[in-house]
Amino acid sequence: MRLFLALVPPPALRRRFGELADTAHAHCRGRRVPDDNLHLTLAFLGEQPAQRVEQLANWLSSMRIVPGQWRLDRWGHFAGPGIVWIGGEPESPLVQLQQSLREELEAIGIASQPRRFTPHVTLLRRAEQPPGPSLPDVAEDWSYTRAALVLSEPTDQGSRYTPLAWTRA
Ligand code: 3AM
Repeated sequence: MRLFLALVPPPALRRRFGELADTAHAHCRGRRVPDDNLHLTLAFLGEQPAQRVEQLANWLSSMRIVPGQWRLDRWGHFAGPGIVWIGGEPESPLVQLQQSLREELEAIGIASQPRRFTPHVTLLRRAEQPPGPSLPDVAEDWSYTRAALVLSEPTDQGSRYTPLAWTRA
């Protein structure tokens, strides 16, 4: 089973990210991420055997993360896969959060990606254009308290993401 750890935006913020995805799509084209899939990846765990999933769900459900606020204030682009994203300061507390989760995962024998972390919310894949100056400014604040273990499954309409477990509030 293909798994990752993520922050999942609350519904109002998810809708706002969806509006930004629409705006980005009008400028950059490509494949817009559906609202239900908008998230911030903290750690990609890759394929894990089914019997590992319960262990991971228990592990995450017993954990608390340090709550924080993330200011999203910029557009970004990963040129290779044509990803257009929104994000914020590279030196955010999310970097410590990602690092501590990586270390905790290593302690239970799971290597996660990425090693170098650029906190971002992917809005478009395979974009034809990078984000340009005509895009409006981004100014969103995300208060997060919990992380999720998410299952990623391929479907005819693209990936479907299902949260399997959450850290404690
Ligand atoms: O949507 P974002 O960019 O946050 O790109 C994939 C997505 O990230 C990433 O994991 C998230 C959920 O699928 N991903 C997929 N394969 C990956 C890999 N081999 C990967 N990240 C790192 N290494």
